[in-house]
Amino acid sequence: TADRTGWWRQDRFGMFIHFGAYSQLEGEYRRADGTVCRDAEWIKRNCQIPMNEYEDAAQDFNPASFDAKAVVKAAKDAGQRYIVITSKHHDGYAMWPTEQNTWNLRDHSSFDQRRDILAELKSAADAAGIKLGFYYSIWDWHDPDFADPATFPRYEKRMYAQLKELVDNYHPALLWFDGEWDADNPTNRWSAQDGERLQSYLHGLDPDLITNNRVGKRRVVDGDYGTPEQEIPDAPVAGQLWESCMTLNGHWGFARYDQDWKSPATLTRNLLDIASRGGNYLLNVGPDKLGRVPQPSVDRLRAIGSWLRTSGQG
Ligand code: JFZ
Repeated sequence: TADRTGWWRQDRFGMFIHFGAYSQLEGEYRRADGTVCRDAEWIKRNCQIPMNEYEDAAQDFNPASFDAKAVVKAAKDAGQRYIVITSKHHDGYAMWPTEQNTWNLRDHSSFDQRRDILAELKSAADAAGIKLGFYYSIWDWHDPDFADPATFPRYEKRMYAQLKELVDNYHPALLWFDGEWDADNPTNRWSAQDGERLQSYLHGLDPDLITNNRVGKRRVVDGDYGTPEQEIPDAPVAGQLWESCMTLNGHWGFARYDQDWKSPATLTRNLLDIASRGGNYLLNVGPDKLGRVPQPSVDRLRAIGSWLRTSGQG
């Protein structure tokens, strides 16, 4: 572990990117009766959008302005040294041309069929000396085999196949798992053993892969690090590496209505606070439906970076 996580422990500061089919809605769902329901990456579920309507919205998704070089530059300007992007969130929508289904950015969108944003991000990141990792949700609202214990093994097989595609085709430096809990099923079918099995499968594909502990049941022995969310732990778990992930406003995915941005001073203080306690900071941006990182996010990332540079630590 020491060797494998060396770069990650040194890098300290990363960019989280929440980008997916939900971005198309930009945080607002207008119902037939004219009322509006608001949420970001959870909008499908929390606004109870029927699957066919959500699929229709995804069909219009055309993030033509996604500019991998600009994203990498924004990260670099902030002093961030690695990027973790949602390859698949809970809505199950794959942001790469997966062979396992057609619920993905290549086959179910209005996006240029020749483009592959994960490949674009990988080459831009490589060129800038930035590491790239993928968030992957085990929980899947779209795959009909997920929710039934009898068919779950079929889902799990496709999940393994998707992860193999990601590792083989994009060579991510890390995988950031999520959705290992199951809100639909109180018996919580993702077990510690499932996590161990997945972890050893992944290390068979790439022994250097780093994973967070949401690959399993968030035990100290699961994955390489813990992931306190939106908080800086007073007493980090003994013997466990950790990374706090946080939003710049109040949402992970793009939400047009959310203009409640954290101040550059708060963000810089968080980074220093986390670093001083030995943790990593994964700070999130949520591109809009065209794929553009919101200007208030870019401004704040630049402010953090300029603080780091003028204090001689960049
Ligand atoms: C999860 C996702 O549901 C959310 O959309 C986002 O991607 C975030 C980074 O991760 O949300 C969580 C995960 C864990 C906790 C709370 C929300 N938790 O441990 O309290």
